[in-house]
Amino acid sequence: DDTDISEIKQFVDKKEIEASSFEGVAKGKNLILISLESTQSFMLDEEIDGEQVTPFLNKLKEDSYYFPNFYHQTAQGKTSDAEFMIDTSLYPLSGGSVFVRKPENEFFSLPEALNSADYSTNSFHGNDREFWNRENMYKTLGYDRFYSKKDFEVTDENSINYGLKDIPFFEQSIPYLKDLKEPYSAKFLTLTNHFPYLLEEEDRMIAIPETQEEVVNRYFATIRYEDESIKRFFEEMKAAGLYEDAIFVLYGDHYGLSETYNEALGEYFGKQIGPVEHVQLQKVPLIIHIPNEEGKVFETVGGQVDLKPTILELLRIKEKTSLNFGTSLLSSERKDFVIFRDGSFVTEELIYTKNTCYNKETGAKTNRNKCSKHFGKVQNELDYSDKVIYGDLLRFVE
Ligand code: GP9
Ligand code: MN
Repeated sequence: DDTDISEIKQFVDKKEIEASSFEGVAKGKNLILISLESTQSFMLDEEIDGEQVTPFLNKLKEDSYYFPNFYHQTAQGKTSDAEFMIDTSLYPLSGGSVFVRKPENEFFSLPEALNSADYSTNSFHGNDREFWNRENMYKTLGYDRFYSKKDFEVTDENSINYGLKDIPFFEQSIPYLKDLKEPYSAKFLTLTNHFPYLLEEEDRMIAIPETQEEVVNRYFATIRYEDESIKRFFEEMKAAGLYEDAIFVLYGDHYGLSETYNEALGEYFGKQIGPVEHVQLQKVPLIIHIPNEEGKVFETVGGQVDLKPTILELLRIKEKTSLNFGTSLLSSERKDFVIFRDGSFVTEELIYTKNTCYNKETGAKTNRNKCSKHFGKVQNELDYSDKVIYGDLLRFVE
């Protein structure tokens, strides 16, 4: 195959849209990215026994830019796929994790762009630094520092499942944050809301449903705990005087409940989870909070591949060289579109999944031609991105 990088560069550059009126709104601010482990959007605004499952996030999104039609686009690389997309605006591979498979490649990354604007770039995570090959891949992506399990005090009492619980994780991160030279970026990868959603009794803050699947029931309790950890983090940031100068970007990394649990979820919702509902369950939160900026809802349909251009626009940072498959979510000119790794996609009006075209609003099957006119574009996006990764083609961009 003789596709060369200039053809791919032309393809992605054609998608570029004019900067929106939100360009530079957070210029010079410290960037706080929070990866919400396994957090699906349907949990926001959900109540159980009259209590909200995510009381803090619900309030926060009112005072934030909120994107109710934002989807995860991850595949087998899970958290690492989400990190990869956000840092590179490329799609993940259909098998395995790019973090593990291609850590030697050239990438045009978010940390690199931030570095070029004099930011120091940091990642925080309460698990071992080798997990998902982060230690190596972070170097490739240009991170200055990775605060991992060994940088925290992790005991039997303050850890569960993969590592440090979210509340002590944020608490112990504050002193490190205080010491960072400004401006900085700091990514926080939360962990407690991870399959199979284990939680000690003392950390349970909400009643849970009684479906046939314990995993589904427990998911509510760990989401509630995660929400509490974010609330406390915001309080600690304020107390440390770090809040005002920051922009907070919170995103769900991928689904928490796989297809296996659709029956139990259907039981909870009192309706069957068909293919259309399943796609809609792939929505994850995206909340961008900028202190002193008014909240706004952006209805645009988009996904994780779009986050890098969105963040760079808010910070008004221009990359020296770029090749982004995503486009900023801020512009009203943006085309509503999200493509999933398996070739499914969602537009303003359609959902294409499992070889079938659906009307998004009614959930009914619709004329296949409506979907098929997008097939070429979808194929190009995924193929070109794969070519960049497999051929390490960014080496050849001038
Ligand atoms: C582990 C964390 C969770 O370090 O990234 O991994 P996941 O299984 O969600 O990819
Ligand atoms: Mn994850």
